[in-house]
Amino acid sequence: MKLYSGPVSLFSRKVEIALHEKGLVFEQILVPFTQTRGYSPKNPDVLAINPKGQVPVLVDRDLSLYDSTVIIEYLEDAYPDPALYPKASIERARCRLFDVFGDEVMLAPLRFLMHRTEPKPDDPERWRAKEDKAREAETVLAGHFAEIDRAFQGKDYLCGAFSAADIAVFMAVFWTRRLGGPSLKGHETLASWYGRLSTRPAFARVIGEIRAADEELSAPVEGAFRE
Ligand SMILES: N[C@@H](CCC(=O)N[C@@H](CS)C(=O)NCC(=O)O)C(=O)O
Repeated sequence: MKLYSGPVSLFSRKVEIALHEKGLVFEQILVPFTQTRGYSPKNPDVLAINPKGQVPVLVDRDLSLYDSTVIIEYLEDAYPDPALYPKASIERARCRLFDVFGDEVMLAPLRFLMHRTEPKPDDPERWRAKEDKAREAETVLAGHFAEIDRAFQGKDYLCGAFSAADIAVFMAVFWTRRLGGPSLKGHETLASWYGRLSTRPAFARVIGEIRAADEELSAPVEGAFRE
């Protein structure tokens, strides 16, 4: 199995956690990425497989797939143990909604924080304008943290047992922290879940790789991983 991944690609790293959780061995192919040029020039295999030209891309035998959620759902069907989705259809649907929440709902405000890992522009006014928008986005993200905190309702994981929902939402929360977003203070259930997931071997390994990639590729972010 081969995974085309990006060193600081939220969605690729999300798939990597799922692969590690399932104990699947894969060849990791890191596509070129810089903070100034993004993913350009694009990996030719990625361009040939994914019409959107994005990572992650998974190749398993003669199957080529793109989109992190589609890939994780395939992994669940092809390699069901250990399970990453609940068995009951209603619970599975709820779990998928959390995936959408992490991947799409939280990504919308997160995009306004992404300039923080890039080199600062020469014109300070441009930076200030971006930071004004970032602060508005942080308010939205803090609201999402509160929402996730409430979603646990006494459960240890978002869907009862550990699932793909935890991976997707964790990635959005981790990315928020990586980009200097709001702290987890005041959201005790969320903070404790986040702490527990961070030490699971699959998560710890991928977090370590992202942080090492940031050391090499990204500008230091003020307030990243704030307490
Ligand atoms: N919905 C897609 C999003 C994939 C995505 O946005 N990939 C980014 C890296 S995290 C990418 O390859 N960006 C390059 C581009 O859009 O040209 C997924 O879940 O896989």
